[in-house]
Amino acid sequence: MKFDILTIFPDFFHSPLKQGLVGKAIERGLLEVALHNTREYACDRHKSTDDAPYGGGAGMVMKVEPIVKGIEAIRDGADEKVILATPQGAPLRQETVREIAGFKKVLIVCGRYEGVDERVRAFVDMEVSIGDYVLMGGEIPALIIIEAVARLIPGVLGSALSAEQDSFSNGFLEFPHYTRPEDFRNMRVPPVLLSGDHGAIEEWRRRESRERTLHRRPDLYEAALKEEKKDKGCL
Ligand code: JET
Repeated sequence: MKFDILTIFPDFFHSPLKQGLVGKAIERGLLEVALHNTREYACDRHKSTDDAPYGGGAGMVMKVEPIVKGIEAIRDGADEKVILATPQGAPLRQETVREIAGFKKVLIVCGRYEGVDERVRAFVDMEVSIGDYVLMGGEIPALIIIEAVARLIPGVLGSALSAEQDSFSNGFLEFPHYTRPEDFRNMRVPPVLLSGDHGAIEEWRRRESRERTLHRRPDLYEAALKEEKKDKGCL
């Protein structure tokens, strides 16, 4: 899988893309990330990528020409999807991550300042929000998309099962995890996990997972129950 990133801060990505399993995936050729500087596609002699907003007001707006010229130069035809990270996009959920993981090539456009010129949207396939808060640019959202997608690429995670067993694979939050020591300042590991009874352990994890989701994320709980009923043919 290949990602192209169009950004005015390509250096932003160097360290994060070297770390952990994303770094390993790139080293092993399972994942490719190419960085492109928006400034290289600027038209004027000052290589400007932003300008004052029509209609006035505070802040700057990213110019349409460098971004669209960049998209057209980088994009590999219809084989490559263009994603814009923006608070106005569709909320990024595991389902969206799976959809993106199905694309062969993805170009992520990183905006900055007050945003990109509205006309850029006509050249974008997908607008994605990583949450209801405001950042200063699309670089961190781009890294989040890359990391979430990377772990779904076959061979990136150690065990074939790990990606599937995580939170959201069945729509519920994950059960609690423990490792040694058995007793930390009188906080004990639930005895069932030490029992060796795999049936009882599975049952406990399933109950914890559901209870946790119901209390912390009632929105997810309702959606996951509905999904389950659909799968069982009850809806
Ligand atoms: C964001 C994404 O802040 C977020 O995205 C980054 C960002 C910041 C500033 C401008 C920008 O340009 C995109 C744009 O959209 C119309 O102009 C993007 C918060 N949640 N998800």
